[in-house]
Amino acid sequence: KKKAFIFDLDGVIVDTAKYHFLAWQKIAAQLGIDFTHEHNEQLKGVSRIRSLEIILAIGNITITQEEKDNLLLKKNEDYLTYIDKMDESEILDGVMQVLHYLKQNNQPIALGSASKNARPILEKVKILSYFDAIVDGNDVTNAKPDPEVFVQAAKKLNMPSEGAIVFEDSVAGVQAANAAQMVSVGIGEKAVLHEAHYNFNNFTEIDTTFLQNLVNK
Ligand code: B16
Ligand code: MG
Repeated sequence: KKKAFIFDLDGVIVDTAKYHFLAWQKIAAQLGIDFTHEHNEQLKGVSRIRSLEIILAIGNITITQEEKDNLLLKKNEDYLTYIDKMDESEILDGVMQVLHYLKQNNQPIALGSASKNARPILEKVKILSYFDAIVDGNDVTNAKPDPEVFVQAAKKLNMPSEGAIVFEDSVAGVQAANAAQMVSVGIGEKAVLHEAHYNFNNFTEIDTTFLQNLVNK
């Protein structure tokens, strides 16, 4: 039996949230906004443009479209300097074991990320070859919690949406998976991700019995 296994990227495979934070903080400082770690939580799973809009709302600031475009460009250029230094040591604990197990058992694997930088990141941490399909911020028109990114991922794998398994660290991502009739596995704080069908703090808590049961369901 086969099931589509779909992974979010930021916060699930690697902790790039810390780099997004550093890059956004510079933009915010430039706008005179004090951007905190708590604020950064609101940006998880959210698209780049939406992230900027949230920051502008925090500072109660209005700017022109041209200024927005400049800031988005600047933010990404800075973010890319952090990405450039990444290597396989940044893969979060337990992720490789799960990817290995799924590969060994011929389960279809996809990435479903809001990031437009997903491919270079997977290349940097040297796991691009594990993925049979990649759907990222360049492919979708509707951001999470819209199910589009995960529905497209299942389609690319030639698998049904129903019963597909999604690993997510954001509330919007869990909601997107649920809306697609998929099985949502929350990675992170249960209190935050309580809408998920299953909850784990990280991948080291996920064992092969759990994965096999999902396949057989
Ligand atoms: P980029 P995910 C998301 O990735 C991040 O969680 C979110 O914080 C970020 O704004 C978004 O990607 C866009 O990223 O600027 O690289 O296109 O969690 O969906 O893998
Ligand atoms: Mg994420």
